[in-house]
Parts: sequence; structure tokens; C-alpha cells
Amino acid sequence: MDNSTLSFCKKLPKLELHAHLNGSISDKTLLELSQTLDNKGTNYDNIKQFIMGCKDRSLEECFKMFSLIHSMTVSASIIRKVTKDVIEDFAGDGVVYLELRSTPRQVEGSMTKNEYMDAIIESIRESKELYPIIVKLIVSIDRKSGVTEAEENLELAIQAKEANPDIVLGIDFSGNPAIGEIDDFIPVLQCAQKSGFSLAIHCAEVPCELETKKILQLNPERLGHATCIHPDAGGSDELWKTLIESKIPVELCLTSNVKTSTVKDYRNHHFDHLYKIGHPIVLGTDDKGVFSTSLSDEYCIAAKTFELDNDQLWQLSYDSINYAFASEYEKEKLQKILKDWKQNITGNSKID
Ligand code: 6MZ
Repeated sequence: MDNSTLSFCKKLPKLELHAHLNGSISDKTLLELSQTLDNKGTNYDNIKQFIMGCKDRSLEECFKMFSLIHSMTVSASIIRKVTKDVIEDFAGDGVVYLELRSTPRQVEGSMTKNEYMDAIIESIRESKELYPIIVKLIVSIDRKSGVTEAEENLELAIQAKEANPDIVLGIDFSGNPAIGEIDDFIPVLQCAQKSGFSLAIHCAEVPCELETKKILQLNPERLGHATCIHPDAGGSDELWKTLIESKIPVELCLTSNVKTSTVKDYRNHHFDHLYKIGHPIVLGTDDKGVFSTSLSDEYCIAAKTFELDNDQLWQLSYDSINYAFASEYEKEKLQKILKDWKQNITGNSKID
């Protein structure tokens, strides 16, 4: 990879809008964690081997990986630590605004869902003093866990938003796309909309025209992946047209899609189609730990694959401010950070 582009991408102030907490934990943090847990008498050698092994995993293998990681993130103090470490990683990568998403989880005898949520929110609050990054929380609904859990997670999200309206902003619908029927979840997602949440919905990670249509009808604020919508990727002209006309911003995770083989290679990524027609897009890492990537790497891969120059990379980051769930005040702050940064490196007079 061209060193000057990578260095530009690292320095560029960026917004991360698609990052799952447990998938974002670095190998370093996971190894530290496994050593601490080892000392308490549990042997995590098999987990360590899996974590440090090959990072080109199928989508199914990825979901096994999440279960392994979940078997290590089992207490509120661990959740606090991993959240802090993940925020530190993103801040160190030049991310100035981060929307972390996570699925409330309870561990029998060790942690309730409320404690899980509080641990993340506390860590986010603490990070304000530590790193130059604004962090928000999106509460995830895992399609694998069924509707009762979905309703429970929405209820938790409503309570957390009431207590922390500056942090808890959205609802994410995610999980293994091979499991669960969208129809079952639509009432919960509509209820989330009525409760004032912005929605970020995983969509068409694998081909499923009917489900994709139903998600588009919900008119969420953002879509995750939107992989199999273009006719080249198993979708149809009609579906593609519906997406484009909807103007719903799409969170694109290049490495995640290529490594899980839902997209053949970078060149064939739907970034190309969406970017060329000016559809709103934002680059994200999805699971930077699981896929061994960073947001700077993702910008650099986009630059190299689709021949974007530094101005276009800056614009990509600047435009993504529009799609954040942040307040207008915070968006203006972010716009200023990006403009000042550009002015500094180009020595240009004022940028409008
Ligand atoms: C769909 C994904 C995902 O919530 O425990 N998750 N869902 N597609 C993906 N693409 C690879 N990557 C992650 O983080 C892990 C959870 O995020 C969702 C899955 O539900 C996974 O269990 P949290 O912090």
C-alpha cells in the first residue's frame, strides 16, 4: 500500500459509524483478557489459537468467533475495559467521532443486561476526559435471539436513552443474516422509531430480495452493508432503483465483506457503483478486531482500489458527518474539525 496515502488516511479526522463492540476488540486486548482469565483457573488456549489464527473467515465462522469472544467478555469490569480499549484504538487511528454498537448481554451469576449497558456508558463517559473523540452508543438487536429478546433490548435502550440522551442514540438490527424472519422484528423496529431512535439496519448482507424490500419500506436512517442489492451482486434492477431513490445512507465495510466472501474482491465491491452515482455512503470497519483492520486501512483500500485522491478522501469523511446520529451542534463541531484540519495541511485560506 502506498505509504503516503496510508499516512494521509491515518491523519485524516474520520467518523466511524459501523463498529460492533465485541468484534472491535484488538488481539492485544483479547490476549490480555485471556491471561487474566487463565490466572483465575480457566484455560483459554483454544480461544487464543482461534483468535490469533487466520483472519479470512466465512460469515458463519465469524459468528462462531463472536461466541468465543463473548465467552471472554463476561463481567461488567471486562466490558468497561474492552470499551475503553476499543475507544482508545479508534482515537489513536484518527477517529474523531465513533458510534459504537453492542447487543445487551447477561451472564448468569456475573452480569445483568443493565450492568452490561451501564458498563459501556460509564466507559464512554470516562473516555471524554481521556481522548479527543466523541463516542455514542447504538443498542443492537440480534436477529438470532428472537423477538422477546428484541423487545427486552428495546426497553433497555429506552431506559438508557432517558438517562443518557447525549449518548444513547440509535437501534441497530444485526446478527447472522441466515437466521430469523424480518417480519417478526418489524413491529419492534417501528416501536423504536416511534420512541425517537434512529435506525441502522443490517441489510442484504446475503441475497434476500423480499427482506431487503421490507427493510427499505421501514425507511431507516442508515443501512448496514447493502451488499446483495445491485444486479451484479445477486439483486435486481428494481431493488437497486428502490435503494438509490430512497437516498438512505449506506455503511460500507470493504474488508469485512471481502474477508467473509460476501463480495468477491475489493474491485467488485458495491462502493464503486454507489460512489459513482453520489449515493450517500460512509466507510466503516464492522469488526476491526475480527478482521484485523482499521478505519485508516479502509480509507486507504478505497483510495487504492477506486483511485481516490486525498481531496476525495477528505470529502468522503466530511460528507459522513451528515449521516451521523449526533446533534446538529456536534455535527457543526465535526465540520469545523475537518475544515480546520484541511486548512492546516494545505495552508489554504478559508474552506467553505
Ligand atoms: C451481522 C454482525 C456482524 O453486539 O456483542 N455482528 N451482524 N453481520 C456482521 N458482519 C460480519 N458483525 C458483528 O458485537 C458482536 C455482535 O455484532 C453482530 C453480531 O450479532 C455479533 O454477535 P456485540 O458487541
